[in-house]
Amino acid sequence: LQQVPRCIWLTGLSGSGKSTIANALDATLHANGIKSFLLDGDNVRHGLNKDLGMTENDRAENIRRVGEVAKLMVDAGLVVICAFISPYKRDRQMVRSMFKHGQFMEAYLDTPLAICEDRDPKGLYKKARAGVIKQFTGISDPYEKPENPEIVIDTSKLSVSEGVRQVLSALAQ
Ligand code: GGZ
Repeated sequence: LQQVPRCIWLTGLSGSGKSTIANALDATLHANGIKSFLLDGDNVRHGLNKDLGMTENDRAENIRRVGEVAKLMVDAGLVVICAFISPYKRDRQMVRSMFKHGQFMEAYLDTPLAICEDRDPKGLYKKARAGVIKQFTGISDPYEKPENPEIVIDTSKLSVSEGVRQVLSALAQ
């Protein structure tokens, strides 16, 4: 493993395993002396993006700002891991276009909706089904699947370490 600055972008439904894979990847990189930084929807939305909601426009602005921050960090030499639902193709394409070729890698967490809903770690799917949370991705809001992601990970079939290994082998190529 080498310190090659780039952005690893994890996209997928809530509960698909983005944060889990992202954290394990971050820890593995750190253990190998690679300087990395993790940006996660759950934490960024409490600070930098706390003014944003879940409308299509706000999600787009969320992704745009994160992309700009990730770009600054990549320019500073870091491996940046971003874990966001990022449900719209247009927004993911926009972030990709901020980076030089090869500096951006999209990892699609392809875990089936039924599994994500079954996991429901925060009870959000339950609330979405009950209509308490509106515009919930996969239930009452769209998720546009990536067409050509560099990496595809189905966390209902792979262990966390296998998922991480898949990202690392893509990084090594
Ligand atoms: C989807 C929602 C929603 C709605 C709150 N739809 O899995 P989580 O809980 O812990 O992380 C999700 C987070 C989504 O933030 P992102 O910044 O990743 O979204 S996006 O890329 O679309 O801008 C989820 C929770 O917030 N959450 N309401 N309506 N997920």
